[in-house]
Amino acid sequence: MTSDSELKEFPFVEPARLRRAAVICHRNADADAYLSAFAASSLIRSLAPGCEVEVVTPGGMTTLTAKLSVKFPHRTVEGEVDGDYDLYVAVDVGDEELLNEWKDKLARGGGFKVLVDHHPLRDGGLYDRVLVDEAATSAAEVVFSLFEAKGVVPDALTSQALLEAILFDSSHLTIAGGSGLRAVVRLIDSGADLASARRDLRSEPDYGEVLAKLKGAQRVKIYKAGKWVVASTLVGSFQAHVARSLVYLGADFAVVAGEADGETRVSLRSTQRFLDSVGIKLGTQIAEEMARRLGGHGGGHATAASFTTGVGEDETMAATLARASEFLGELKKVD
Ligand SMILES: [Mn+2]
Repeated sequence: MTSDSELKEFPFVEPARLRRAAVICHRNADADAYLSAFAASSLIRSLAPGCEVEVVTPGGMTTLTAKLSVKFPHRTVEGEVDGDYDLYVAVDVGDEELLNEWKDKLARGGGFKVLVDHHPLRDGGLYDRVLVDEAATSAAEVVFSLFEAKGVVPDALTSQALLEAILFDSSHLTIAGGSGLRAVVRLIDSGADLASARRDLRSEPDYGEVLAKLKGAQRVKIYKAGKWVVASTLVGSFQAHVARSLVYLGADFAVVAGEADGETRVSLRSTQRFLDSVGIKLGTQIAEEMARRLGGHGGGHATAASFTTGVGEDETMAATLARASEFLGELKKVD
């Protein structure tokens, strides 16, 4: 966890010298990334009123985020833009590859570079300062702790944005910790509304997602390893949603792979019970390791992670299940 005195130094550049700042989300920005960026922009502008801030959403945003961006509007850029910034703040990014072309822009940029995140930090070499709290369930909690350290009370709309980001990333507080819950109470005090947050986060079912989940379930392969139930399936899209659904259906550990755009994408999910008992951290011990072995990128949290590979889905799946059996012992197929 980043210390309070470090948080107090934000934005690390003399506010009077801040003319232009970019707050950058991970590609296909989800609600936590975009709303954290929205709130970080508000904080930067209240500390440096002369500063123009752009929110960067490399490769766009999810359908839900696009809906939320109507209620929480901000000027956004998707691709690369000309010129340098005095300050770059990357939020919720995890793997720096998820910055798309903005990874190079940051590397070349002359401004001060900060990472605000809750994903485990792997390589902070791109940044001048890293503000990471792995215990936080959302990047929004880390952004909120910046408000607190700076003694800035977020306005009602910004409070609402932070609340919705926290709810989104904590499965509606199911997995929130103390810092998340404390933040929620303070955000309600500064004008956020819980009922409208829940309403805003409800989304219309997406037909493609529903189809992927049902097809994924139809093609599922079930394995038993000791008392653990492992489920695997192949689908061409929505791998993360399908993996989460298999865990909802009762699997302790789910592996979902599919080929798209010349790579194989894999999502991993496990239950907290599985993590506590077996101790496999999916992000560092499986996703990163498989990406290294099979030529891709990967990472994530202990119970939710993803990676890509340069080999086909069947080979990727076989290798991933073999990796799991290094921890679990033999996976016995259940017919
Ligand atoms: Mn997040």
